[in-house]
Amino acid sequence: MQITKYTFPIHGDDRGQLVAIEELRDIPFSIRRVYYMYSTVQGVTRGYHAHKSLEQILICVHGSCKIRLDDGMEKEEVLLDKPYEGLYVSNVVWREMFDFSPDAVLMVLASELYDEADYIRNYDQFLEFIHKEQIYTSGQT
Ligand code: T46
Repeated sequence: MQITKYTFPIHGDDRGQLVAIEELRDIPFSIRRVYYMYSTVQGVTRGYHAHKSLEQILICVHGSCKIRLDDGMEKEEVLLDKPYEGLYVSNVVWREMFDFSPDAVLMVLASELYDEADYIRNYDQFLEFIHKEQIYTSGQT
């Protein structure tokens, strides 16, 4: 599975560091929503879902956490521990977030507003969705 990580430019000076992220310049989509999670209970795993169309960039702006990505064929684990690094997570990818450090702040830039109808929260339905997409795509060519 292809893993896409963005390293954002750091505008540092003798006062400290600053990272700026511009839609369609530094990341491949327009940002319609920003959310973040913090004070994550130790040992907890979040996520366990995919999205039908949402694209996102995950940035651990403080501390560290790991992301497990699954495209239905392969699984990969990615460590996020740099506030200037973003992980691109496309639609139709099952994601789980785990191993949060006590101080972790995971910020997410999202391409769409919150829509529960875009979630696939059942793993078998996720595999079914991929299968249907493949049939549709192969039928188009
Ligand atoms: C994702 C991963 C990386 C809202 O009301 N608005 C929002 O924008 C979001 C993201 C969540 N919520 C509510 C819905 C739930 O009642 O907040 C509660 C927790 O959301 P959820 O259980 O979906 O959180 P995670 O950490 O499992 O997943 C989140 C995102 O929902 C999801 O899109 O890709 O982070």
